[in-house]
Amino acid sequence: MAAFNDLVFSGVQPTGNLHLGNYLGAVKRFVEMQARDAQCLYCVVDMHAITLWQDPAELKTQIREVTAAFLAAGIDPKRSIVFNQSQVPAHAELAWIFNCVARLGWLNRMTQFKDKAGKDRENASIGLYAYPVLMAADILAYRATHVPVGEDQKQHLELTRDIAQKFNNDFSGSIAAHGHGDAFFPVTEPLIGGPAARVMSLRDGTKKMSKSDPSDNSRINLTDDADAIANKVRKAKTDPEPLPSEVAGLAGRPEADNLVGIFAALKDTTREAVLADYGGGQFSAFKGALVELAVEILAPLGAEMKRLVAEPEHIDAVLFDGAERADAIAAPTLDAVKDIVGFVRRPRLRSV
Ligand code: AQP
Repeated sequence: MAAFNDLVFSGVQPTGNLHLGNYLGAVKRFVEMQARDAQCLYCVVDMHAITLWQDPAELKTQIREVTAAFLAAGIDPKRSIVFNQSQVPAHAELAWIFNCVARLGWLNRMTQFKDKAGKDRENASIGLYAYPVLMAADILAYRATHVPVGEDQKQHLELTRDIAQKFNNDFSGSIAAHGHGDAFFPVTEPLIGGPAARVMSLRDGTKKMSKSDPSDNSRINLTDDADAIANKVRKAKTDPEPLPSEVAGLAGRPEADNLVGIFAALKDTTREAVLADYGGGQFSAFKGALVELAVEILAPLGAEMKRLVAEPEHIDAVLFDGAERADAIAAPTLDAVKDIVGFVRRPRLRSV
């Protein structure tokens, strides 16, 4: 099998209300990956955002806000590549080629499309339907080997793997003839896990914490101040039982499980360790400790985000520099794909 260098890619949509789920399930883990010895690319996926209508002025602000969240959380734009998707044309070009590889039946099974399109499927954009194909292009334009995401993205990553494998099979002769061995694309490894792979709504432990939930009390926004965080945690839905002493006791108690998982993720520990400290106690004491921990971590992050957002020129310069570096990886990959597929193209400036 072909060998691929370790490369990490992930993205966040600039669709407003960046929340604790986005932070614990994704951004915090991006920072952890950066500490390892692999190139990391972190993308503000603005082309994904417009699969649902976005106000143009707000979109610009939200692109800068997600970038600010990356930087405030500890992503170093010199070490990692931070950019917005629409500045690198390879994403859209590769997505078209992958549209011709992916099968309709595969996309028809995507649950996120069903959730987001709702009952009025006929009126959903083609972009919303093809979203997972663009996501495969985002990842494979860099031949990324590892993708840290929340659990909700698992199905999309399986589709990325299917597209990579089908492309490698469909074009195996041409891939070998062009000197790329037996596989051009890696079969990407999803990195999903930890106590906060799926952070749930504070109002309903069976629903994902989400940007688009109409209740602001359902989520902790990364820009919430200490008072707002305290209010939301205190109002978070719980059940009448005390916290269990063992993880098995969280089964069938989605709200308790969620709060314990959030605490564990914020503290970089496990549910077991949290219950060793708080098991048997009432929610009120546990919520007090959770407020303290959440404020300690999120208040400085939110303040730094606000400071950075107030300097849009700096953010734009980071994104532009990141886009140039991302393009330097993606453009030659796309050239190689065009050769493999059989297109006649302009001479290659750089090679993979
Ligand atoms: N609740 C969550 N728990 C853990 N991880 C989550 N992620 C999202 N929600 C949770 C992860 O955050 C990353 C960026 O997500 P996104 O912005 O690309 O889109 P999303 O998943 O559509 O976010 P929302 O909040 O759920 O938005 P809406 O309401 O529009 O659907 C991804 O890695 C995702 O897994």
